[in-house]
Amino acid sequence: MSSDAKAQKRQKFEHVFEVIRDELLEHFASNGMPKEAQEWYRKSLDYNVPGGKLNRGLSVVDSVEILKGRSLTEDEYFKAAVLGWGVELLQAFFLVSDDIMDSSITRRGQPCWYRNEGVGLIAINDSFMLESAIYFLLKKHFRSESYYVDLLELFHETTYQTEFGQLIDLITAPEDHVDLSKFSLEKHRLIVIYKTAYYSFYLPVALAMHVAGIRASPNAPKDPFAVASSILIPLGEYFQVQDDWLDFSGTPEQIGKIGTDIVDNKCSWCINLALAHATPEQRAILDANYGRKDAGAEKKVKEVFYQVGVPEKFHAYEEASYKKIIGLIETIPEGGLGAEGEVKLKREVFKSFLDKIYKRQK
Ligand code: DMA
Ligand code: MG
Ligand code: MG
Ligand code: MG
Repeated sequence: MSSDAKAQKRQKFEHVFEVIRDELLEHFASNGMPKEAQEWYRKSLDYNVPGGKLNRGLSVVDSVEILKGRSLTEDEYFKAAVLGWGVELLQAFFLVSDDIMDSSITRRGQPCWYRNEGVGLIAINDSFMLESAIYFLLKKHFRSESYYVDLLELFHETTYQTEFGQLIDLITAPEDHVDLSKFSLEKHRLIVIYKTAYYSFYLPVALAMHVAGIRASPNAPKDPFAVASSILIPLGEYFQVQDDWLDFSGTPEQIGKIGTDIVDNKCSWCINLALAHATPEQRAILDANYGRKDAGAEKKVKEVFYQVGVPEKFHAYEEASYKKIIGLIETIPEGGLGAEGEVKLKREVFKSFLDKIYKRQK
């Protein structure tokens, strides 16, 4: 797709944000909430929801279009976009709270929400309101659909899974006790599948599948939701490895955030790779400097990451992941998966999502 077409697509999607934001604010005001609170909520929505890459939200719309095999009517488009913004609201909820827990400084090129003057820990409640907004919108726009409960369950279950992931991410990275022997690539894999893959990759596509009329058949040998998950979870794992790589290697201007993984003692992909390839001398440097709140220590860790070849290993991992995921996509029959006369699960849903993130630089 041309960059012009991409920009147009994004603009059309962004326009729907204005609509749902105003619905949320109108409902808030109709509860008698004071002007000051209305302004606060509006600011929180505008600051935290629309400024990202929108891969997750746009993937809902793209997937519905691909599954239906035609362009959408205005009404179909709007509903798919509401679900897309539902995923972006969920993402905003996770990021506002994640930045507090990770003591992060910037996000999307601006200070993290909690670091704004007068916000601080009120950001915790703001994050809850970003989450609850999803269920207000689902009820407003989907209450009478046969798949309403499926949407509710999907949001609830993927939220819960993400919270499992955030918990293990955080307790594997205690602030006051660095013990690199507790890290492993297996632990990393579990963390990233739960904290990232379910809500970022499975959720958008599964939502689209429900909208398009694909029904779950949990006992069938090829349940379409299980097949989708078998591709999207590895895709999400690859995406979070990129996130870990960019945390170490990206500049703040490039990625919109200042990396904190080394200082935060995180069980990231980079430290696990370094541990696997470090000499005893390099290992001693990692043990002495990882997870310390000190820029000099962070620099020493980064030097070891370069010495052991983390960049080369990441590029090889990226190529291997791309090939592996293409292989998984090709387990879906060329003509799609599903019975004659039913809406079929198509390869293009996954290919389109993969293309959005392959070799991403931010
Ligand atoms: C991402 O973890 C997971 C969630 C649920 C936000 P992270 O802390 O690596 O994300 P980021 O690098 O964007 O802070
Ligand atoms: Mg974080
Ligand atoms: Mg985090
Ligand atoms: Mg990160």
